[in-house]
Amino acid sequence: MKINTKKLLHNDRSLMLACDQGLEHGPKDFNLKNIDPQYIFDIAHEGRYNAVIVQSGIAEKFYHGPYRDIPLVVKINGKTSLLSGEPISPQICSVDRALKIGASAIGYTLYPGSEHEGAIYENFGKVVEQAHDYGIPVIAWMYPRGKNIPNDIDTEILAYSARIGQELGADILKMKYNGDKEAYKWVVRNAGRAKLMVAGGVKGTPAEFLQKTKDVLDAGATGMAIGRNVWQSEQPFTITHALRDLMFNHRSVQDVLKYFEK
Ligand code: FBP
Repeated sequence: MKINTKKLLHNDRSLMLACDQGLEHGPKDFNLKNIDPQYIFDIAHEGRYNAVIVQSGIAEKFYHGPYRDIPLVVKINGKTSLLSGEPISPQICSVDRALKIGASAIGYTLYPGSEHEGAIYENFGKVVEQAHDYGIPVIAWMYPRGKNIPNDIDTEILAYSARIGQELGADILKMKYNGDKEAYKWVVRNAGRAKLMVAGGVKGTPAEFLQKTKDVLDAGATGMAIGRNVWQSEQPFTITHALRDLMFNHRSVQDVLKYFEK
């Protein structure tokens, strides 16, 4: 079956706003303003993001009214930072429930190299099968991690993770960037026909973040699936405007940085 990712793309590129950090990291990422999911949905809506990514509990309460214009990615597994040890992210929400809530795509985190790799892949295989039976794309967070992975942003480890994502049937991969534009082309190649989107990471300066965006696009990535660099920003719409112009209108980093001077 042909899986349709078109709804999540604009001119073959994509800018997604992620807010699943509350479960993954806890409230420490938030302040009194951005702790409210409505604030995140407002940014996604007014900023015309290609998708908003949340857990099912948030989607059920907030994905209503005008927000339904934004394609929804329901993250159906997750874990907290309260437990240590080899990582595994249990499935919390079924594919069927995600679709009932209005998902245009399913999000799922995998930890290549974890001692729990077998269980992770076994479950992910079922998720891909179910989602693809409905023609719905699957976005895989490919995060190599655990004691077998001394460096999670090593180029070969990232490339191997991208290849795993491709072989397991993911349509879009969400991965970290290692800061090496030339080397990252190999990571993108290993994603095959799966599109590769890069996570934002800890908030940096607009100049750092926009340059990173430009570099990953140059390396062949499809776009960015980001959170903290946008909703922790004092100027979420300025950074969004800059990102959009850089990604979709091919403006230079230098040009879009001028938006912050106004
Ligand atoms: P950021 O852009 O804020 O880094 O979010 C990207 C993301 O993949 C989130 O979707 C997820 O909650 C988080 O990073 C997980 O990060 P980690 O597992 O590295 O703590």
